[in-house]
Amino acid sequence: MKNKIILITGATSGIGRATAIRFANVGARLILCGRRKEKLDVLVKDLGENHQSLIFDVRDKKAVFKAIESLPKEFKKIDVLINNAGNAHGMDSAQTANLDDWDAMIDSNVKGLMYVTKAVLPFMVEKQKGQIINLGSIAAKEVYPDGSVYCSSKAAVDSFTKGLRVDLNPLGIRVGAIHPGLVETEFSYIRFKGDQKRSKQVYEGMNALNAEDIADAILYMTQVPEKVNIADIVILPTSQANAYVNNRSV
Ligand code: 8X3
Repeated sequence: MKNKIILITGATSGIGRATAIRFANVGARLILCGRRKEKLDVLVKDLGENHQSLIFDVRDKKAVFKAIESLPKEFKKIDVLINNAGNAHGMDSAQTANLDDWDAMIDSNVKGLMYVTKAVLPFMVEKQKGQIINLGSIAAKEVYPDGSVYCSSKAAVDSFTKGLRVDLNPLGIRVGAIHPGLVETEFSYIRFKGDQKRSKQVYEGMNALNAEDIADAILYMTQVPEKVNIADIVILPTSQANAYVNNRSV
């Protein structure tokens, strides 16, 4: 990974941040993307001088393309794109859910991920090399109650990943996705709009995964020989059998 260029969206917290730290530790040069300048500045400072930061919201199409175009030439040779930005907003039945929450999930998890991919692709196509890793979810594979749109958004990520792999196959660009189950980050805190009690309940008694567990798996996906493409990983805590069967006595 020494001197490889890795672009990570949603790098300011959770899985994105943990992944950034893992890659920095193995000598990669990072392009850390996020919305929160202060948090990004602190991270870039902590990780050393070899890195770039880009402040944009993946939902803002123009901002995505402008930010990526603004990269210095040597940083445009992106080796690995990690499409991590995205979130859940609300957890409700379709008949009671808030439409703004639906927009937020589709705009970031689906459209935002596609914008970033489209902005980075020309650089990979030019050198006929590269790797794209998309953050899906167990929600891409199984639909659970009150999660229709979040699950739809992640199912779209799953399909987009497969489509990209087909399209990019002649170019030798690797494409894969990682689908985590319960990972204890600020994910549920955001989903439940700051409701500490509700978000804590999600992980209670679960010994859930943490962001570093996912970062380790992402790093692994990039460290296998180039002839190997880890196309799909579903990663769950041992206490979780699927999207809705949990053993909370761990
Ligand atoms: C996050 C995991 O189980 O809440 O994508 O869908 S879950």
